[in-house]
Amino acid sequence: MLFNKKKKEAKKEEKEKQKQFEEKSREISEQLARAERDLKEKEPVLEKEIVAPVSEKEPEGFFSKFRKGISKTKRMLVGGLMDLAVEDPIDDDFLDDLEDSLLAADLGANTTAKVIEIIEKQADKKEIESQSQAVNLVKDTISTILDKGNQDLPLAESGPTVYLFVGVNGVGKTTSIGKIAAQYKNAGKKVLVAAGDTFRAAAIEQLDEWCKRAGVDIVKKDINSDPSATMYEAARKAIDENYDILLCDTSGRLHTKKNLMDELYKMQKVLKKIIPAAPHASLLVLDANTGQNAIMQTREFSAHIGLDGLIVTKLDGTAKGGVIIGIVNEFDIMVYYVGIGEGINDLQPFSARLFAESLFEQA
Ligand SMILES: Nc1nc2c(ncn2[C@@H]2O[C@H](COP(=O)(O)OP(=O)(O)OP(=O)(O)O)[C@@H](O)[C@H]2O)c(=O)[nH]1
Ligand SMILES: [Mg+2]
Repeated sequence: MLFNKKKKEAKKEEKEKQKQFEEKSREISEQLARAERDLKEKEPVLEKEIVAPVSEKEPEGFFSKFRKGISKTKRMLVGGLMDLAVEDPIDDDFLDDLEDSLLAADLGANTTAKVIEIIEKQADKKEIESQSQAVNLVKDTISTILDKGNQDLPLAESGPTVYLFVGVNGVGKTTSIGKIAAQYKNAGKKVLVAAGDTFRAAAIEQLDEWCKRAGVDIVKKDINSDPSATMYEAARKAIDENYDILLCDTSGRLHTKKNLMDELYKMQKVLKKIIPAAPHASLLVLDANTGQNAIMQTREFSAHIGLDGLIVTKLDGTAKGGVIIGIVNEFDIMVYYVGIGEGINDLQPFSARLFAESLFEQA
């Protein structure tokens, strides 16, 4: 008993130390980033690279922004694992703690069970013996789950490429469309956006605002008009006026789930009538904060309208980013983008390798 208590206290102390260490490391990396920025500003003008002027404040580096975005998830997942990484042998207590840690990071029951099974099998075969070896195997397993190869969205063979954005209300559909529109526009594409959420005047205004910000065109109709009519008009315009990309916004709030799914299905059909291969991707937008609910949403939308990919938003504000690992494991589906803030530059193509590496790199 006494021994157990001491062991628990020692573990608690170790956890506390690890937490302090992580805090300190974060502080140091923030200081380093600040120092790097200061240094850049002080560089003589002639030695600076000549870059195109940017309208908003200078965007942070791609990687550092991503790392910052997933820092809460990292602390939740890797912090928990690091507490377990000692040289003791793998026993039932350890496996219980490991399970708790993976569930806390929102990997979900199925994915957690899969990881634990892999650890147990290798431990039985004596391929791994210590708890720290088990933690290393967890890292490798997660990296393997995430690595799905090619990350590019499907493109039309000719004519406009059409993407339909779906998802429950408030997940970030409209915002993500605004950010993606800006990216395509900056890449020199001719971009059209369809305001398919006709249920609220504010939804149309919000999308209009994003289109102005991104400098792209919009097709919008009256509030309460049939969203499929907006899709029809937008698809026609995209063909007639040689747009490269058509991004279609949809509503997340209908009276019932069935209404919503029927409406989305109808929109897909109308788009197909005019552009047979459209939508080239139906993309489900998920809010990472919803954790396990995101898995349910993926299941529902996938069953009712079919999905070609995911966008996971609000990674910046959550410790539940581990849900990405669960979704990628459970569904044969790609995550194409992740949202890491509310600004126009805060959407990045998802790289499984970068996600896994950033999660497990030492601070
Ligand atoms: N922090 C953060 N906020 C985000 C991100 N993406 C979207 N948001 C915010 O989430 C809120 C909802 O975003 P919307 O784009 O309106 O969501 P929606 O899915 O279009 O919602 P409905 O039209 O109501 O169905 C807004 O306040 C956005 O600024 C993100 O990646 N990070
Ligand atoms: Mg919206």
